[in-house]
Amino acid sequence: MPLSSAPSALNPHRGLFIALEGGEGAGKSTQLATVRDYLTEQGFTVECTREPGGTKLAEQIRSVLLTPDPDESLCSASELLLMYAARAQLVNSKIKPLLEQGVVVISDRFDLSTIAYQGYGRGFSLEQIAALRQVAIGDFKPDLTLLFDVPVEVGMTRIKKRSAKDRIEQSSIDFFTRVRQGYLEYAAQHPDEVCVLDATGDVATVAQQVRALLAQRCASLRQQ
Ligand code: Z5A
Repeated sequence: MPLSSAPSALNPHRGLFIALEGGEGAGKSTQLATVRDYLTEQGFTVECTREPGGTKLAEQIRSVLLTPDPDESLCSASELLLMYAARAQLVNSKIKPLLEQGVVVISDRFDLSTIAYQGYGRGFSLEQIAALRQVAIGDFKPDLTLLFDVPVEVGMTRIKKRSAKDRIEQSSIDFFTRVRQGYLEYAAQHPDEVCVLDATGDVATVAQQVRALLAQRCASLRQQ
């Protein structure tokens, strides 16, 4: 079933673009299945993707970004530029064409990750990030962002069992504390764009919140 929402000025398409965001171990990848299943049950055609990555070339960029290299460390400027190179590729070659077909696209992370990680985490200014965003994707943005929020220590405990941490996961607790602060500040300033979910409960409890939120949003979209 195609989505009946009216195209907005920023995203002149007929589908819907939903981004899932959060710090390490917040559970967004786990809850992506909840979002996908709920919307599929409602009759929408759904495609999932992730950032950085989601296309053949963007996945190659992901590998450069996340694989630790003992011989040469990736500098912060390269990290920021590669995030936007991957995003430009994903938006232009995959997300926009799907939205034009009326598909609901769900992405595990999107641009708010750059504000949180490269902005608040690494220290790039929001103006620098905005300038690169404009080059990479113009004014394109999600129709809805779900921010899964957990205290840093809770997220870290959840991912502690992982045998190998990727390059960014090896950052300090201070870094992840700034990342969380970035997410929460942005959400407080943009309540129409970002819905914050308390993700400290167990998987079933968080899934219940996700379904309740989507039920609300689907009802309001159908009325448009
Ligand atoms: N990055 C960036 O810096 N800038 C950008 O612009 C973008 C990304 C787009 C991508 O890594 C990295 O790139 C990421 C940010 C950076 N880096 N870091 N660090 P990724 O995609 O490989 O990983 P991630 O997005 O950080 O995923 P994650 O750490 O796995 O977090 P998650 O997806 O939120 O969690 P999860 O995989 O659903 O769950 C983690 C574990 O917790 C797992 O064992 C679950 O079974 C468990 N879990 C999940 N939910 C619960 C609940 N509710 N209770 C208990 N346990 C749970």
